[in-house]
This record gives sequence, structure tokens and C-alpha cells, in this order.
Amino acid sequence: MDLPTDIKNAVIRGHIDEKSPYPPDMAGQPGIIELVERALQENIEVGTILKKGLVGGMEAVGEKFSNGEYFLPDMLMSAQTMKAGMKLIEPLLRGDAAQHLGKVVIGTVKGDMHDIGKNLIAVILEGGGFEVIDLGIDVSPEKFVEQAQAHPEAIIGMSALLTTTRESMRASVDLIRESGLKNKIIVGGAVVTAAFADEIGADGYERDAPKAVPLVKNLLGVAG
Ligand code: B12
Repeated sequence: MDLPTDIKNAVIRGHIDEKSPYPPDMAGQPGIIELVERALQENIEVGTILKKGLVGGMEAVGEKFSNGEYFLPDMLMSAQTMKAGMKLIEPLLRGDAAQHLGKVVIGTVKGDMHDIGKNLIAVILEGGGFEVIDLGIDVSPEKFVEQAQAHPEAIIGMSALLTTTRESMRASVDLIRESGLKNKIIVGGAVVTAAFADEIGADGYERDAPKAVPLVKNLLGVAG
């Protein structure tokens, strides 16, 4: 049995735990909770559980949505399942840094409620030794400015998953710059590319969660 593949399948099917009646054909079978717990017991690397299992599952869900096989409720069940799995591995990703290397204020931009990627980046940055202030979803440009003002030493992180909300990201970067704030800004999310990040004047972009740590270290000029 290949547990990461089973985890991926549980995300795709939206099966949370053994007791969950959804989807009916999987009732009584192990869900994401049991499978992730088993994978941890079997010492499968947390990065493999994350990448091959949880994130791999969400990518497949995105494809199914694109080709009309899945609808919004299916995507929602899968997202809830992914989140339940993430909860179990978060403590391992987060670690317990004795002292912080710097601060990151992060949020999903206005109009956008996708937060799985943003939450993942937040946990990975905490694990990498940074203090993270999470503003949640649907964060307005004004809110980003207010937080940048309150934390002038912090890196500001923005996430956008929709073509439409990329424009909220642009507006947020613009407003921070127009306000004369000097915070470095990093951006990411499924629809954000390095070229778009450049175009809107962000200081950094990353797609791969673990690489967010060296990105932020470089921007803050801290060693490691
Ligand atoms: C789960 C999901 C949902 C869930 C979200 C639940 C939640 N709490 O997040 C629900 C069901 C609510 C949802 C709703 C919608 N969704 Co949706 N959703 C997805 C899906 C399947 C997965 C996203 C995800 O979590 N991926 C896993 C994470 C780990 O990846 P990630 O977010 O990209 O993050 C990684 C990197 O991008 C990066 N990153 C992310 N943020 C940041 C920030 C920084 C600073 C940095 C450095 C890096 C970084 O790091 C992460 C780790 O690698 C995607 C498909 C896809 N392939 O992305 C569609 C997708 C994003 N959704 C889509 C759409 C259309 C919608 C809806 C408009 C559908 C509708 N008709 O209502 C609504 C919009 C709601 C809204 N206003 O936001 C489209 C967007 C198309 C587009 N180009 O605009 C996609 C691409 C699906 C598709 N193929 O068509 N969705």
C-alpha cells in the first residue's frame, strides 16, 4: 500500500475520516485523518505527505474542476479534507523557534477566499524561524497598508488564486508604495507568476512552499 497515494485519493474524494458518510462508497474506510496518522507513525517524511499526498490531491481537484468533472461543492469537500490533513502535520512543519529571525505579515487579497496555500506558507515560515502575523482572507489594500505601517520591519506577503483577484494584489502593492512605505513585498498563489510579480513591483515571488524561507531570509539579509 502506498500511503501518500491513498492520502492524495482521500483529498480528491473529500473523505475526512472513517466515520464520515461522504462519499458514500468510502464510508467505513480510512479517511485523511487515519491515513495521515498512519503515515506519520510509519515515519513517512512530512514533505512527502504534503507534496505527494495533500498538495498532489488539490492539484488533481483543480484539474477536475477545470474539465467540468467537479463542481464547487466537490472542491469544497476536498478543501476541508486537505485542511483536516494539514492540521495533523502543521506542528511538525512549525517547529518551535527560540528566537525570531524577522517578521512576516501575510494575507489573501481582497475578494479571494482561498487560504490553503497562504496557510501553508505561513506555517513553513514559522518553521523557518519567522514570526508570522496572519491577516486571513479577503484582505483589503487599506488593511495591508495599515499593517505595513504598524510593522515597518516586516515583509508583507500576499496570496491570490483568481485571475480577477490578481488585480487586488496589484492595488495592494500600489497602495503600499504610494503610502511611501518601504516594506518588502512577496507574492504567490496559483495564478501569480514571476513575470506578474515583476510587473506589479513585488520584491519576491515563490511557488514552492519550502523555498519561501530562503526567499524571506535573502530579502531580510539574514544568514542561513
Ligand atoms: C480548493 C479550491 C477552492 C476552495 C478554497 C478553499 C480554501 N479555504 O482555500 C473553494 C471551493 C472555496 C474555491 C472557490 C472558488 N474557486 Co477555487 N480552487 C481551489 C483549488 C482546487 C485548489 C487551491 C489550493 O488550495 N491549492 C493547494 C495550495 C497548496 O496551492 P496554492 O494555493 O497555489 O499555494 C502554493 C503556491 O501558489 C504558493 N503560494 C500561495 N500563496 C502564496 C503567498 C506567498 C506570499 C508566497 C511566497 C507563495 C504563495 O505556495 C503554496 C505552496 O506551494 C484550485 C485549483 C488549483 N490548481 O489551484 C481552484 C481554483 C484556484 N479556483 C478557481 C475558481 C474559479 C474558484 C471560484 C471562482 C469558483 C466559483 N465558481 O465560485 C471560487 C472563488 C471563491 C473566492 N471568491 O475566492 C480557479 C481559478 C481560475 C482563475 N484563473 O481565476 C481554480 C484555478 C480552479 C480551476 N482550475 O479552474 N476554490
